[in-house]
Amino acid sequence: MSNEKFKKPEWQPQGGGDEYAAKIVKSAEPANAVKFNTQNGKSLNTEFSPVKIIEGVRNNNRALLARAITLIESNSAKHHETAKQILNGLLPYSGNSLRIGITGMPGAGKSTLIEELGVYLVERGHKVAVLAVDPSSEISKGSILGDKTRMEKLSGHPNCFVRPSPAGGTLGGVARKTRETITVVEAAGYDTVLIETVGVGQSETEVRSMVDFFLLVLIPGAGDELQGIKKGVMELTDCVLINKAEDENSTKAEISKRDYENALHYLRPYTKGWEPKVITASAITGKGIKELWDLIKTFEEETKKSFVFFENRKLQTLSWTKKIIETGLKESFYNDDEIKQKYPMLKEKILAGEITPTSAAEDLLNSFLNKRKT
Ligand SMILES: Nc1nc2c(ncn2[C@@H]2O[C@H](COP(=O)(O)OP(=O)(O)OP(=O)(O)O)[C@@H](O)[C@H]2O)c(=O)[nH]1
Ligand SMILES: [Mg+2]
Repeated sequence: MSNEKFKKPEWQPQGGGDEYAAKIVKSAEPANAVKFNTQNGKSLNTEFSPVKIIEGVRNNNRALLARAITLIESNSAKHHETAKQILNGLLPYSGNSLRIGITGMPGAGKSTLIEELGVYLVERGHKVAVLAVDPSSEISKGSILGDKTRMEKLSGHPNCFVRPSPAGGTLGGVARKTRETITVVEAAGYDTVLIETVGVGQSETEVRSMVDFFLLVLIPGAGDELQGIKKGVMELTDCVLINKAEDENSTKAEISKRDYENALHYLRPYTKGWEPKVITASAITGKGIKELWDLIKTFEEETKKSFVFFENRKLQTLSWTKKIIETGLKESFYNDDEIKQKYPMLKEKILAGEITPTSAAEDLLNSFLNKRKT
């Protein structure tokens, strides 16, 4: 029996023995209690059960909202179960937002545009959450919502919640965390979720699969290659916005607009029944912001009327589930002790031409699957 666990109360005399029955018993920690640290590293010594966090998020308690997201973003296995419980508890309250993805080459003005649109919306009573998917943020220390653009006008507003990209891990991991964060901010009552992503790697495809409306931000004049636009990104978009369309750029922007309208005309629309639109705007002057929002609202209205909006969400949920299953299967296969032992040996045999890839793969899969039958 440790002294830590069973302590005598202060009022007992020095040297008092077992004749004093009273002992203080340290309370047991509630299951899944999570302790959070303050920024200066001192423990707050405050315990938050998943129920408390769920309640806090539902009441839009910003500190608990941030904590819920921190748990979701945590790579530590001990936070995984708590995060799962929080997400399950919040799920019934999620889904009621318009999810908007924004992509485009670095420097096109995505963050500036998000800030302008965000301010426009909060001033009209909306609650706006700004998230980001930037798998490179670990290396670049956050090009999105990082040092360059702090969204000062927006982030201070009580009806706005800005969260930088989760750092670390694979694109799949970063995207999963952002998807789950959407659930949390929706349950907290945010009706518009803006997600910025860089137009590199596969990140725009990941973001496309978690949003209702996808916006591509370009600048006037430059061709596709110059803008770093990969083939295929145009096919994902619901709207192309030619930004920086002010002063001497205005004419160039109008020409670009026509070019992109022509190009889009030949592509199959990503969202069934919605022909992608092209607009010109200037995030620094605010030009085109109202037009952009009106367009997004028209998109929402039309796609809800045709049920495409709801069908897309269902498809997204199912393909997300499938992805989690596939990732989980792959991970458990490659982390299996027997596979870890056998695979390197078989690799050598394959390379030496002693065994075919098919036989080796079958051998490994059989060892993995047979174990699960017993
Ligand atoms: N002239 C002009 N400059 C703009 C406009 N919008 C943004 N900028 C400027 O372009 C630069 C890049 O803007 P950001 O909003 O950080 O661009 P971004 O696309 O978010 O960049 P990354 O996050 O690095 O990919 C900044 O210096 C902005 O002030 C605009 O409409 N007109
Ligand atoms: Mg940015």
